[in-house]
Amino acid sequence: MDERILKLSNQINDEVASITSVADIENVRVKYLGKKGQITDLLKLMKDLSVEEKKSFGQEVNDLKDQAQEKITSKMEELKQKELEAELNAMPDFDISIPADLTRGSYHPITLVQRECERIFKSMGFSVEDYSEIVSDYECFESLNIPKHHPARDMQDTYYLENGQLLKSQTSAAQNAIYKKYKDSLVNEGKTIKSIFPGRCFRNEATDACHENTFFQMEGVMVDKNISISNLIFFMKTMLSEVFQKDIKVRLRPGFFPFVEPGFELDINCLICGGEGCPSCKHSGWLELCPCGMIHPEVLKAGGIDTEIYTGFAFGLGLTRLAMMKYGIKDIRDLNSGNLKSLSQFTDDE
Ligand code: FA5
Repeated sequence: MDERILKLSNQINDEVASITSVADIENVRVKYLGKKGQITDLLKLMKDLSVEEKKSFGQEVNDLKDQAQEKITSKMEELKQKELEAELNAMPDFDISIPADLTRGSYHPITLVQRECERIFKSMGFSVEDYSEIVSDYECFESLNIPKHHPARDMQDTYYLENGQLLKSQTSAAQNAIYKKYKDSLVNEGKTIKSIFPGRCFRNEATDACHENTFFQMEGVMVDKNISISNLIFFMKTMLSEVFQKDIKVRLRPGFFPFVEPGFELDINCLICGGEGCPSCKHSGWLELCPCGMIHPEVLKAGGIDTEIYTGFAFGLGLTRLAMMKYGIKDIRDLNSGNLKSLSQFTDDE
């Protein structure tokens, strides 16, 4: 064998034997077998050889090329296998035969009740409005006939922000904006204002089984010519019988809110104790669920509505309490607890 070929063959053998990574073996392949590699360079020597020499030299170079190719390929396979094993060994143990956890998430009970109420009111022609959780003093109080320093503000221990805005303490805070949004279509197109606006409310409450500092209400308003308390009672009754799918005992008693006149408290017979009295209803057998009344003329005026022509009703449904009653949840605090074990047992068909 030609000296130079033998030397190169030994060099390749030594180098391949000492390689420990896939990246390095690729460099070796380029170094010897690439277009400008050392084996290819050997072929350039052929031009100075006789025809006879060319034949045997060419054959030896080709043999070297085949052997080098084979060595490098098998080393490459060996190193890839080693790297894969090292990678697998470094992974935490897991058992690929364990079935995947396919448990589906579920909606929060308040979301379920809210959607149900939205469905019911939409079917009766109400629009569903979204409103901010941070509102101005005007939206939450002044536009609702509750001027600064009015004692009615004491009923809602409100969280004020440093910039004078506040965390909405009642969904009534959206009333003024709704009247302004729809007053033109009321006057020009004769379209009744019929809207509901569910939302989160905040009050600095001492919490108990039926009071939370963060809870949901759903406000509803209807304004047109000749709207009366009969309309109010009809919609309240329809909503409750649809939500509970059974006859529910309710009572309407006078209630004071500066933004309605007359105002009512609509209480529901406690479904946790059947009216016997329990912590969920403060042992009264009744739960305050949905204050309501005929919208005070001052409130309509603030919304740009002519009170000589139009009247309306408003209600403020306690959505969180409705969820308690619908699902038999004894303590309102469970709803904000984040306890998935108890919250995920309620579901709908969606
Ligand atoms: C109001 O918030 C009035 N804005 C409701 C209203 C609207 C009256 C339109 C007239 C016309 P009140 O503070 O009572 O009213 O709250 C209404 C309902 O929200 C209550 O009946 C109750 O169901 C619920 N609620 C009030 N405070 C809490 C609380 N801390 N935790 C849970 N639910 C509450």
